[in-house]
Amino acid sequence: MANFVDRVVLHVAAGDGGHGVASVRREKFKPLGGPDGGNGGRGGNVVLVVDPQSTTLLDYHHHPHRKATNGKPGAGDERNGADGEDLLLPVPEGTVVKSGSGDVLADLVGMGATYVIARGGRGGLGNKALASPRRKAPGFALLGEPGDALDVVLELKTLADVALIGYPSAGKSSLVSVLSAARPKIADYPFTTLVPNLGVVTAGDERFTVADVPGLIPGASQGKGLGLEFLRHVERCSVLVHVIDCATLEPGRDPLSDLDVIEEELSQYVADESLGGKPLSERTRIVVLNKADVPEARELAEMVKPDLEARGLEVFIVSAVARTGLRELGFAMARHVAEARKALEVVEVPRVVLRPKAVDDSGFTVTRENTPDGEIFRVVGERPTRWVRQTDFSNDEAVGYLADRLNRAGVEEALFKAGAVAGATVVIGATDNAVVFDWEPTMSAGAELLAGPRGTDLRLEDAHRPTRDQKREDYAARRAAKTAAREELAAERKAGHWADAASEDDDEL
Ligand SMILES: Nc1nc2c(ncn2[C@@H]2O[C@H](COP(=O)(O)OP(=O)(O)OP(=O)(O)O)[C@@H](O)[C@H]2O)c(=O)[nH]1
Ligand SMILES: [Mg+2]
Repeated sequence: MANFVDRVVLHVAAGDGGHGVASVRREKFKPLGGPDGGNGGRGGNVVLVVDPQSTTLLDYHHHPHRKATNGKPGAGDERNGADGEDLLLPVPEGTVVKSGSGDVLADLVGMGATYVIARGGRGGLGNKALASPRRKAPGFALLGEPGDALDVVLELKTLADVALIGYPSAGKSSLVSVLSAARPKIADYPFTTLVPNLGVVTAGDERFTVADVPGLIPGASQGKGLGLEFLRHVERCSVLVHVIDCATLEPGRDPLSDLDVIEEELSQYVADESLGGKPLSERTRIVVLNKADVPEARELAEMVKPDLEARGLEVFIVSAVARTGLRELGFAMARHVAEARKALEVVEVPRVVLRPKAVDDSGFTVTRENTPDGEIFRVVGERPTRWVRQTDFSNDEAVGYLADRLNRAGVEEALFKAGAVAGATVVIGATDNAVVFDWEPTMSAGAELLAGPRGTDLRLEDAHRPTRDQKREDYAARRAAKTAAREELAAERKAGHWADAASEDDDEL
């Protein structure tokens, strides 16, 4: 059924961040007026919003690709790029958001509830913002980051206290129409109802919602008729009402076997545990024997009522058309709803489940891995990965800046500890989009060089780094030269050429 849409796969992409820009101020008589490149704007987020106007997920079925706008790049003269616009996607109340792997990410309950499914990328800093007392005129800027791009599954799980279930044409929609102000489509052909209809019922002091869901037939759990899919709408209902057609002339149908068939199908349905509901087969039930205005139907209803009651079920004989038996039914529903609500209060089931992914922004891990291409050291962490994304690898200064950042965060040290040596393959990032380096562990030794002006970086030009032994030799050689010089000096002094007592001080190496 093409228009029964309560589950869609949505491909969303947040906006990319705009790139920062490297620019130098130009003024008359002052050709190099300092860095003035602005920052890129943030990419727009993709946000789901519960909207009262929205009742189905049909729109997303037809247009499953949604993208927010990108941030604008920065410009010279300290102009920052504009942020991308957030893309707001209206969804009906009761929409459950799941990841591709089926984890519940959010349960959207309550008008106006929002959930950010995809975050826009950060804009890159321009060289104005990157300037510091030590780095007066950066000749580089940071790139904007790509926005999140992912697939999510949206499922509509109607929120109602009571669900009416039963064969097609049993009179479920008719009942909703006479119990509440809702006016669903009613017709004498099966599967009139394709999306659940909700009605608000008032009985005594109790107000509750009743949902009329599409008809079930034997084999629904194997996909017959509309299948079992729409039972997700029943998942959140605490009270199930069996609506049984006592006037049907179909062969093989009678109230007791109809009930058994529906029960069998219900037991096949696997409810989403993460939403905290009980299995459908454990929910409170009421049986409604409908169409009692038809004399044969009333007779049949009265005949089976004791059997059903013997099973411990509460039974009501009604006519949706003649509007008989409805008052008692309404009150019974109200009573069960009140009980269920009381039980809920005790259990304290949170109705809004928002689970932002837990990220430890500060940490990173270094692991040694053996791949078909040889041994690698993988650095995984939110920040290192972000820094790599922000780096314009065609710019030496930008690469040097990346090295500074990694070094300051302790990545260098961690690589040493993990056993990396010069020339080792270092991969930053998880499997896809990872960046690969040949490691040149000069960073901490070269730290003092970084204080100088950027643009050239010794580490990038000269891969040579003295080993410990070489350093020791070097030291010994310098020491020897000094001693020789001192001896020469002492000899000169002795010779009486000149006298200076202060020159005996040894200086540091
Ligand atoms: N005589 C009589 N007919 C009824 C009664 N209730 C419903 N009907 C008729 O039964 C037919 C089906 O009614 P619906 O309310 O559309 O049934 P449904 O259970 O919602 O059916 P689906 O949406 O197809 O699953 C319609 O022609 C109704 O007029 C009743 O109490 N007495
Ligand atoms: Mg109907």
